[in-house]
Amino acid sequence: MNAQPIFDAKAPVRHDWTLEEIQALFAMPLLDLVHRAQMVHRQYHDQTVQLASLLSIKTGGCAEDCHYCPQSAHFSKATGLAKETQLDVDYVLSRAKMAKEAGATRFCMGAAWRSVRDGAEFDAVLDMVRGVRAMNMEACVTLGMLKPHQAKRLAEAGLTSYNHNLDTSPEFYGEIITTRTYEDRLETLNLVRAEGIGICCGGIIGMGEKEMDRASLIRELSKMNPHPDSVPINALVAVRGTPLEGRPPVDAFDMVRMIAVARITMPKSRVRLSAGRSEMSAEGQAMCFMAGANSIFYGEKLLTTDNNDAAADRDLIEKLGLRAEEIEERSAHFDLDNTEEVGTGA
Ligand code: SAM
Ligand code: DTB
Ligand code: SF4
Repeated sequence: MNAQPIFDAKAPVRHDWTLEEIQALFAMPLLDLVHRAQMVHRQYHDQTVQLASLLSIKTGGCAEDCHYCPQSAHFSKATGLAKETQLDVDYVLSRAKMAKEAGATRFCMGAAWRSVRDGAEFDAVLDMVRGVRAMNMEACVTLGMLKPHQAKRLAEAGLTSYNHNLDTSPEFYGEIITTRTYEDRLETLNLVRAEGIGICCGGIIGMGEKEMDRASLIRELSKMNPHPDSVPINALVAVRGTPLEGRPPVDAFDMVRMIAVARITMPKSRVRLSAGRSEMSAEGQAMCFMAGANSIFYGEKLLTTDNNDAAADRDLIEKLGLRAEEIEERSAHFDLDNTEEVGTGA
């Protein structure tokens, strides 16, 4: 009689998930997995979806060789993507204002840099961050590798979050990127965390990795203490001219599964249904929301590729009885630290 379903107890926030435990989640029947993820989701979140708009502030010509990326200089002959100069601060802030007016609460800016160099371009990025924060939106940037003083300056500018993805498992990583290591990635994330900036960190599926690699990526993310404030789950956008151009499209159910496992293992994080969404049906996206996704990239473009239509996104959110998060609700997300943290993390 007193045997309670295990899901009645609030799912603990753990940093010691083992590979076996995570693989066992991946092996669950899909609907059982989604049910469990939805139970965890409701313990920690309401029915809001965060709309995050993305802008490439410095496009192309990057020195890294990330095999998925159209912005790498290594493949620019084949992709035909030209290197552009950095956008100016006023233009970027006008785009942030438009994004806010369209309902976004987070503005994310990406630069195709291997690492940040001090100087006028970085100073301009700091002005962009200050400007976005002054609009009362969350500001996130992704600029490649950082040095400690640069992380400090970003924190002083009021940066909410730094996006730096692990992309895949440590085991598969070398197949995808050869110009920087997993350790380099973790080092930048540590610097960001040390400055008290939030971390936006996730990965990509559909690059030829095995399910074990997906589980291993989740383990690396869930080891972080605290967990990333947001976890973008991208499906590879197989861009022509990149080494991954021929990869078959990602099955929507694989996205659902990946999102559900991220939700269960990182209960408080925002799990963002990210790149690849424009290839998914409304029903596939709905299932991702059931599995615990509560954020999307919102607006006509990701960085260089097309994203879903904004009006269609608003319609879908309404149809599903979800609600776009509003500015006033934004900070509440960061006050969820009322639960016991279990495990030590790396
Ligand atoms: N240069 C910075 C860096 O790599 O940290 C920032 C920009 S980079 C484009 C940000 C992230 O976008 C990558 O880490 C990767 O996870 C994701 N991404 C890039 N190209 C992608 C693609 N074709 N499909 C899916 N995700 C992609
Ligand atoms: C993330 O994880 N996905 C976004 C954001 N962080 C910067 C980028 C997706 C890029 C998809 C390919 C493109 O548009 O160039
Ligand atoms: Fe693309 Fe970023 Fe890799 Fe450069 S570092 S090639 S911009 S993903």
